[in-house]
This record gives sequence, C-alpha cells and structure tokens, in this order.
Amino acid sequence: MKSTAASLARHALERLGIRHTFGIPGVHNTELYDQMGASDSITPVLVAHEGGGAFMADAVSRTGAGVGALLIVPAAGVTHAASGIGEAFLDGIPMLVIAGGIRRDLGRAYQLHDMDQHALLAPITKGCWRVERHADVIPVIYEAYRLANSGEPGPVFVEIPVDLQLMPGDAGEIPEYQPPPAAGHHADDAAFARATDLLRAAKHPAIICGWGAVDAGRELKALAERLGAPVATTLQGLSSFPGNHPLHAGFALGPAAVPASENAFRDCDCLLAVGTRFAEIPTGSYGYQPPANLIHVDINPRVFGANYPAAVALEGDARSVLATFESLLATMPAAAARRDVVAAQIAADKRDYRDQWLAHDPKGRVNPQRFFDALRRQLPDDGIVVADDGNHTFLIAELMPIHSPRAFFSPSDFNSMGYCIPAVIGAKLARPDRTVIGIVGDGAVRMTGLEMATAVAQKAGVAWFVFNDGELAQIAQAQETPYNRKTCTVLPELDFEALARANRVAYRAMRNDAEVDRVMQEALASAAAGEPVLVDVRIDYSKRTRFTEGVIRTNLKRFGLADQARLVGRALWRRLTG
Ligand SMILES: Cc1ncc(C[n+]2csc(CCOP(=O)(O)OP(=O)(O)O)c2C)c(N)n1
Ligand SMILES: [Mg+2]
Repeated sequence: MKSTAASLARHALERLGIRHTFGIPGVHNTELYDQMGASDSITPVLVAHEGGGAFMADAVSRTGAGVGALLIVPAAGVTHAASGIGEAFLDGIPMLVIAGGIRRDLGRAYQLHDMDQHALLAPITKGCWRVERHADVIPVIYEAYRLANSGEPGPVFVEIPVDLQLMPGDAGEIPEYQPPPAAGHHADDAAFARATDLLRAAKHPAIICGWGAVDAGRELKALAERLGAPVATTLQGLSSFPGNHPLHAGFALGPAAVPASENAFRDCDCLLAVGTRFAEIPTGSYGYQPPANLIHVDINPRVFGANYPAAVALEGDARSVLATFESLLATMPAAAARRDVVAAQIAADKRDYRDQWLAHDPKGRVNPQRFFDALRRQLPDDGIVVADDGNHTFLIAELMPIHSPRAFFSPSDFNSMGYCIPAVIGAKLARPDRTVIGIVGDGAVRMTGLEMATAVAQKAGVAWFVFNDGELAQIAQAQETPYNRKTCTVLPELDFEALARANRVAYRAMRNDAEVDRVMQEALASAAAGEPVLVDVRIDYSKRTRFTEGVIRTNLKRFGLADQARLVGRALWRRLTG
C-alpha cells in the first residue's frame, strides 16, 4: 500500500488516542496539519508561540487523560518549544514532539530551518528519531511513544522530513501499538525485609512523596495511617497526598519547610521517600539532612544516592512497592497512639501558621491567606490549580491545601517561567469536566500572556489569577538583603485590563480583602460559563514565605566566615550610603 508519511503519522496518532496537537504550521508540516485537520478524533490547536504549545502539551499529560503532543516546524519551532520540552524532561512528564524536517531530495544546502535539531534536543528528551522511509513512520512513532511512557516518563522527538510527508511511498505492514509492560518493581525480598524492619523499629517514621507517587494516594494513606507517620510533599508532588488528611504535614523538608512539616520531621529516625529525587526545591536548597535510615523508592534507579545515601533503595513503581509494603506490614498493629499525637501537632502547627498570615496587615491589598481560603472554599476538591514560577508558587505550596491527585501542576525542576497561562489551557482541553484555574506572576504573564487568545479560540473556560505586585518578587526578595538594590526586578507597568481585552477574555480586579470572595465567585462563574477570565489580584507580598526565608538562610550559611562578613559588610554599607 502506498501512503504519504503525513497520513501514516495521522494513523499512528489516532491509534495512540492523541486528541490534541499543539503548534504552528509552516512549509515543513502543512501536509501533517492537513491530515490532522481532517481527523475526527484529533484537533490541531494553533498556538501563539511553540513555547506555549509545549506547556499545553505538558499539562495535558499531567492530567493523566492522555499524552500531550506537539506538531511544529523544524529549528525555529523546536527552539521555541525547547523550554516546555525541557520542563517535561526534568519533571518526568511524557510528551510526543513531532516536527517536520528539511527536504533531503533537493541536494541543496542552506535550506530554511536547517540545523541539527537532534543535537539540540538530545539532552532534554529520552530519545530522538528521524524517519528515513515511509514504512518506518508508524513503527518509529509507536516506539517513541512507548519510550515516553515507560520507566520515568519524558518527552520524545520524531522528525518527519517534508519530502516523505508530501510524496506517497510504500507503507509496509502497519503494526498495532504494543504498550509498555505494566510497571512493577525490581526490588528483591531481602531489600523489602530490611525496609520493613526499619519501618517497624522506627520511633518517628515519616514519609516524603513527590510526583512519582501521584497515582499511589490510596497506598500512601494506608501506610501513613498504619505507621502513624507524617507526610510531607515536594512542590511537584503537592497533589500526591491530600492536603486535608490529618497526617498531611505540608510542603518541603527542613528549615525551608512549613512549620508543621519542619516540626513533624525534626526527630524522624526513618524516612520513607517515594517518587522524589531530593532535588533543590523540596530540600530547601539541600538545607535538609535526612536520617541514616533512609528508604528510597523510585522508578528511576539513577536518583538513588544522588544527593543522600539510601539505607535501602527500592526500584519500582510507587504503587507496586507500596502495595508490597502494605501486605508485608499487614500484621503490624497500627500505631494509633503515635498517629493521634502526630496529627494533633500538625493541626496545631497549621492553625498557628495560618493565623500568622491572617494577622499580617496587607495594607489595603489582598492578604494571600484570605485569597487561598476563599479559593479552597470555592474550588471543587478535584479542581486543578496550575502555578507558574515565583513567590506565588511558594504561597500556593504553603497556604493552599490540594485535595485530589493530579490537581496541582507547576514548572518544578526546569523551573521555567511562562508555564501557567498555556498549561491551564492544556489541562482544560484534556479535562473539560474539571474546573481549571491558574495562579501566575505579573512577570510570567508577559512571557506567554498572548496565549489567552488560544483559550478563547478553543472555548476553554478557565480563570487566571495574576498576582500583581509589580516585581519579579521571588528574585527581588532574594536581592533585598544582600544587595539592598533591585537590579532588573522591578517591572514596567502593564495594563492588564487592556491585555485581557486584546485577548478577548473577561477582566476582573480584586483590589483588597473585602473583594476576595465576590470576585472569586464571579471569576469561577465566568470560567464555568465557558468564558475565560483574567483576574488582576493586587496581592500583598510584604510577608515572606518560609521557603524563601529558609533558602536564603541555608545559602548564606554556605559561605565561609570571611565571605559572610564581606557580604554582610557590603549590605550594611549600602544601607548606610543608600
Ligand atoms: C524562563 C525564566 N527566566 C527567569 C527565571 C528566574 N525567576 C524565577 S522566579 C522569578 C520571578 C517571577 O516573577 P513573577 O512572575 O512576577 O512572579 P512573583 O515572584 O512576583 O510571584 C524569576 C525572574 C525563571 N525561573 N525562568
Ligand atoms: Mg510579580
């Protein structure tokens, strides 16, 4: 049978259940676009910028309802998309990236978009392919997709040269897609025995979970309750354990953590880490020191010992490993007394921290705790909250309990600003049944804000809350003490109402505490009615998060005494001299 590579690619994507592709057409992929446009099951979504498209695709995958796909031009489309591909790579999110490739049949050099895209993408993808003949189109897409979804997931890249897209060729035998085998575990009985011995013997066991545990909520709850163990989460794993569970201690570990977590983990003598890599954010720039009895569970064995040595390392899928723990510990009496003590302390610490925020005078602006109290009251339990990167991210992590799995997304380890506005759209397209809202900094809005028009075009009813403080706060706050100057972190003014109007989305201002409930209600009603809305939140940033304070302290301690003296001296001098 003779087919064009474009029609073969469409067949593969339809079989894989891809429902949206994100990108922009160009001369190297219009044939692919024509095919996708003719498909009954695939909607090719036109984005404003491929970077936004990549964040949308990433968010589709994070919902768990399918895998996000990009359809982009070579070179310029690839470099634009690279931030979103990099985010998916470091955060372990599957993504299928398809780009056209230059013609190989002309024998000409210096064609448009001619560059080695594979060299560019190699460090931020799990695998890259260039299809060389028609018969390989479907097998290569299937192989790439399988790799994207096996082990620790991640993005993959397939280049389809434009001459193959345009011309029919021998399609060969069309295979069926074979999904990767169900993820189990590769740990032996002896390792499980050592781990369960440590857990049984521990006086203060505790659990930290990351995104790798996001689908293991039931198993985590059962284990935490049996052990009477507090549970902290990473930033990316904020939705891996319900924020309203009595053993939920909160975000991060150590001196940069919320007080409930710092206190609950202080005497920890055995730490069970599930689906986390002890990366920079959850450890507060490595200010946290785990106990020697560290049991580390992860699907990717390269994470073991990367930052902290594990007493026992168990390679495997979180659900599979935790289910095995559950059966091995079935005879252990539940530590009910410990559970009650731990839960009571967590509840008291959370109350106290919340009260501290409520007591802080927002000086006529919006108090962050009042904002998140209203959001939690009005958002359904399974509503999806999407963050960008900045001070607002850590406010969410500390002040907003997330109740359901896969209900919080953030650009975590690649830490790419510009994520939120497009990711909200991707999440809503993948889960039209869910309420999807974004919380985004006024700096990040500038990067991908024109993607709001894409929500209108796709009829995605979503709400974005811009935390409007006039600064790149997360960095400005870190400049304040050591430099006493804010070089390049004070933003030029931007008219958000005009930006909303230009994108044809609704606009609301939330100026102070008195307006929080009403404006929140109006915004969520607008989103529910299918009308995207931008909410300009005059947020008060005068109180620091625990995270920022903890990280600044940890990094200052890292300098030797002489350098500390030099930095403090410079800060004092600048304070005196202005
Ligand atoms: C692409 C990119 N550029 C720069 C940074 C560095 N950075 C991290 S947070 C931040 C401030 C973000 O400012 P804004 O969006 O206003 O959020 P806020 O901190 O004020 O809540 C910056 C510049 C980054 N993470 N990503
Ligand atoms: Mg800001």
